[in-house]
Amino acid sequence: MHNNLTLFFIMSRIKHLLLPATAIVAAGNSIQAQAAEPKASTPKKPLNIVYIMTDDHTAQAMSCYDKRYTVTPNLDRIANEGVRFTNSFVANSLSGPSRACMLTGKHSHKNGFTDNTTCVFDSSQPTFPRYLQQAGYQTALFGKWHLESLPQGFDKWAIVPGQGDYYNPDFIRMSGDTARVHGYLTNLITDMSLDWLENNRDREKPFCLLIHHKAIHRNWMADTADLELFEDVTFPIPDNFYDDYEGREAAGAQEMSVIKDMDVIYDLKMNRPDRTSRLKPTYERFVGRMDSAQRARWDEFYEPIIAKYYNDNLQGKELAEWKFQRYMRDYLKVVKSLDDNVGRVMDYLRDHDLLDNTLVVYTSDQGFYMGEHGWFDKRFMYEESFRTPLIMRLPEGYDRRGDITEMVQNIDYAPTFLEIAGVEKPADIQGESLMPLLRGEHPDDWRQTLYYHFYEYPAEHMVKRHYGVRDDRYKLIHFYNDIDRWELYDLENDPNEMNNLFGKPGTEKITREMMKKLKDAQEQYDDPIRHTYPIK
Ligand code: SGN
Ligand code: CA
Repeated sequence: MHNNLTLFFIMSRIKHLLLPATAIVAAGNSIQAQAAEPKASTPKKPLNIVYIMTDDHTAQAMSCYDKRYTVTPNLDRIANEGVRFTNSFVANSLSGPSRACMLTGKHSHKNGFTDNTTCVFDSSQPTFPRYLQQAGYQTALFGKWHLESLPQGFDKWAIVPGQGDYYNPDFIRMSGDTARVHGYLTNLITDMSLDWLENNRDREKPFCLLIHHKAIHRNWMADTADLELFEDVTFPIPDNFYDDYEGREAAGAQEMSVIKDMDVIYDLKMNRPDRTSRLKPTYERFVGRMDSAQRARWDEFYEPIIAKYYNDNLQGKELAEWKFQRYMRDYLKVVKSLDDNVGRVMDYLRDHDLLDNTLVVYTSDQGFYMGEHGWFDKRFMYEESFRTPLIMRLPEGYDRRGDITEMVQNIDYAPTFLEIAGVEKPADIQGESLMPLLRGEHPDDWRQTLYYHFYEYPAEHMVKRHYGVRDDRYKLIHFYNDIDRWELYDLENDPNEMNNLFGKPGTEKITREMMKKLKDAQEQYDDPIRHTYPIK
């Protein structure tokens, strides 16, 4: 075992800090009380954690955040029986990096996993599942891992290789064997999770279950049961769908545009023998995994749409908006299956009397563009992808409801779960426990600034490297590497980040202040990549 970790466990105490306030008092009094009154009430059992993380699920596609596009009754149920974080963010808007931040409670430069393409996660480093396991929790993980190495710190796991497949996916088991499992991935990950809860766990121990979906990742292949949904719906096009990126050079250089970069065969499923595209072979590999019944259902649904598409031969704005509508429909069908499967988990917890003693967390590895700025994908520090949904269903004794507005980040999850398990936060964890917020407190010293750093460039979608800071009103971003550009946004007056104020007359004072916040954040988090601050 890691040396520091051993030392840490020798020194740490199991405190069960998360017990409701009354229970903490009871436990605190118990030494005195025991002498006088031997039958003092026993402390409550430590809380279980069910952590559900989806991939690329953005708040615009959850009705507890945004009612424009779809309804997600089961996700809304989590929020209604608990809290909704309205200012929840990631540290690096990409799958592997987000997962590494979440597991370690540290920014990318500290956990070593800065990008999906060049990194392998050192799974022997301390992570919250490992800490929880050492504190007596039973830990399990099912679904997408995406960190190249194999998971450590789990009593049980089964993961999909890389991004995983929607249909009849392969799973890597703890034995090291890889085997294909028949079915639709979101259903299968849920089946495995429920099976573990029902049949494999030690009921004497608290548990921490991580359910990591591939849904709603590209290329948004719906379950055959949901194919017909949304076909007669026309979704409103975002105001900045036709963004010209003026004053934002990095935004203009990306390759994630619905209009120019979406692959009509791979992304939008318009496959025909006489047509080709860059990603057609990948698409054919995906649908090639289906069995004959799945494939027949798939083709039966898509054939008339394909025929109409090639027949209509849309151009220009009509084609652009047709692409947007197909994208929205596919994405939201995948959301529907996800919401149903979250409902299955919630029903299981309710039917087995686990809800009172379990914290249920629902989040995504990052947000996503639903046509804002004309985009799909993520990566940018702009709001839609910097943000990530975060809702929690709270156990008995936690009466906090409604919105939590403090700025939180995915590096906060690990310290939160450590506090639940009564494990003292190690000094090198950079996030903050969210437990005070769940208890209804508003700590005066809560963070006022968020730090962000994105590294994966040059790479798919060509989003340039950048870092930046955001406070409750302004955002300062520096794009670097093969570019040296600064951007400054006033989120109050320009929530869609269309107007880069950097260098504009009248912004000197706020630029200086944000530059100072950036410098402080880079020092606080000890980021080795810093550049000269042009304005001191
Ligand atoms: C794949 C996708 C990209 C996506 C990355 C990262 N291309 O490479 O569109 O940005 O994953 O996504 S695909 O052709 O394979 O669909 S992440 O969420 O896993 O980081
Ligand atoms: Ca993702």
